[in-house]
Amino acid sequence: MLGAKLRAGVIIEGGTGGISAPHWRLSFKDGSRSRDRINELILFDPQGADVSVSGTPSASSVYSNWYPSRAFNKTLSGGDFMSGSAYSWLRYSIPFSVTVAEYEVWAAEGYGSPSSWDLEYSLDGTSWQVAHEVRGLPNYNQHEVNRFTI
Ligand SMILES: [Ca+2]
Repeated sequence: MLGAKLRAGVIIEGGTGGISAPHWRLSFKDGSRSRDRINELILFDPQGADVSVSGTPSASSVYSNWYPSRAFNKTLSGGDFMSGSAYSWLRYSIPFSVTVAEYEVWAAEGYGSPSSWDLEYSLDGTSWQVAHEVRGLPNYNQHEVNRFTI
């Protein structure tokens, strides 16, 4: 617990500690793209267990039938999630708080995988804070898995 800080009622620790909250979202920051698209978002607790289960996917906008649920189906199959506009967000709300220490973003099938986003969390589903920030991730291949520590 060395170095743990209390901020807004949430214990935040660097590295292995993680952040506890029930609501999580990727807030995309790529203004040069007209839509945001990924295949999967997985949230892991400090022990490496997938805690993005039993939740409800949603998004600020959806292109056609490229539903948010496609980003939480634990498989590359079934297509990507794709938003209806730039600067979208992709959200996963769980009925209880989970501690997230790492997360994975699986790149989309083709064009449109984002290079910049904030991973945000919320205790009430209304007020959001940044847990992790990614900017200018270099070009990557389709379905590539990128894992981040918050
Ligand atoms: Ca998927």
